[in-house]
Amino acid sequence: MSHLAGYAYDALQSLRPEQVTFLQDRPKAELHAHLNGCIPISLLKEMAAERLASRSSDDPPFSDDVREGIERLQNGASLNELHDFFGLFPAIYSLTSNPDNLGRAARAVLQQFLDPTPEAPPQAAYMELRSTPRETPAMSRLKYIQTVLDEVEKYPSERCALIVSLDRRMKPEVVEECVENAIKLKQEGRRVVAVDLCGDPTAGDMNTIEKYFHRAKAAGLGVTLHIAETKANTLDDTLKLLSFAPDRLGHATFLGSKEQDFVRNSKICVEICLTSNLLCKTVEKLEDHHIQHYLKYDHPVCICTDDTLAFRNTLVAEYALLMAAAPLGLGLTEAEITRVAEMGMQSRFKQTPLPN
Ligand code: 6MZ
Repeated sequence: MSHLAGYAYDALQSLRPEQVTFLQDRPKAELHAHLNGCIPISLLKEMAAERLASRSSDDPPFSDDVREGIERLQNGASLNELHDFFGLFPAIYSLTSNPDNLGRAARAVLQQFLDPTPEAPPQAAYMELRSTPRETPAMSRLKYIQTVLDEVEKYPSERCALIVSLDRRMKPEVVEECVENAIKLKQEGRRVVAVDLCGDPTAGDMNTIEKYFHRAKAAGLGVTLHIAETKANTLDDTLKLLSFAPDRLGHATFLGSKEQDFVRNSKICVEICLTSNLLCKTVEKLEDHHIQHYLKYDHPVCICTDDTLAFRNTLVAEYALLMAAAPLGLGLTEAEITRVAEMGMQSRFKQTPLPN
C-alpha cells in the first residue's frame, strides 16, 4: 500500500473501515494488468542496485536515462499524455531483460495481486497477467513466455493464467512468432489463455497483422484488444479491430455511439482502467468516464489496474473509485459494486484444452 497515491489513494482514504473491508472481501478478477507496468518499485530499485554492482555482459548498458526513468517512477511520474507513459518502459525493460530478473518480476507482480498480506485478503481472487514477449541477448521470445508461465503456474489454475501481449509496434513476422508460440504452449497444456493487442495506440498497420489474430482465435485462444484508447485513434482503426472478433476490449474510451452499440449488442466485456485513463488524461473527470454508459445498460465490465507501478494504484483502490462519494468516486451502492465484481469474474477467459 505504501506506493498508493493520487486519485486511487484519495478515494480509498475517504471510505469508512467497514467499506474498505467490504471491497476487500468481494471476489474480484484482475484481467488487465501488464507485467512490466506492475513491478513493485522496491524490486525495481533492488534490481537497479544489483545491476550497478555487477554488470553481466548480457545486460544492456545502464545509462543515465535508465537511472532517471527509475527516479521518475519512484517519485510518481507526471504524465501529460499517453506518450509520456510509454517513455517509462526503456528503464524498466533494461532491468527485466534476462530470465532471472523477469521471473523475479513476474513472481512479485503475482504476489502483489494474489497473495494475502497480514492485514488484508488477496487483492484479486483471479488474475490474468499479460506481457509482451521480448527477445534479448539473454533470452528468446519463447523463453520469455515460458519464464513468465513458470511463475503463473505456481498458482492453481483457478487463481491465474497468462495473456500474451502483441505490441502494435511489432513487425508482422514477430507478431506471427508470438502467436505461434502462444498456440504451441497452449497445446502443450501450458496456461496461456489469450492474446492481447497493446502498445502505442496509433502505431502499426492493423491490416498486416489481422490474420494472426484470426489464427489465434481459430486455435482456441481468447482475444482482447486495446481499442480507441486515444482521440487520435481513427474510426478505420476501430472498425478494423472490431472485425478481429475480440472477446474483450481494453479501454474503449473513444468509441463512437454506433461502435458502442455494436459492443453492447455483441456483449463484449470492456476492461476499465479508471486511474490509468485519468492520469494519462484520456478522460478528464471520473463523472465523464465511459464506464457510466456501460453501467447504465448492465453491460459486462471488469475493473482493472493496468500498470500499478506507474499509476500507483491497487485493485481495491480502483474499486474504491466506484464506491467513494462524488467528486472522489462514482458513489455506487454495495449491490452495484457486487454486480461489477461478478461481471469481472464472469469475463475470465476459459482454460479449456485445445483440440489437436
Ligand atoms: C497500451 C500499454 C498500456 O507487456 O512489457 N501497455 N499499452 N496502453 C496502455 N495504457 C496505459 N499500459 C501498458 O508491459 C508493458 C507494456 O504494456 C503495454 C506497453 O506496450 C508497455 O510497453 P509488458 O509486460
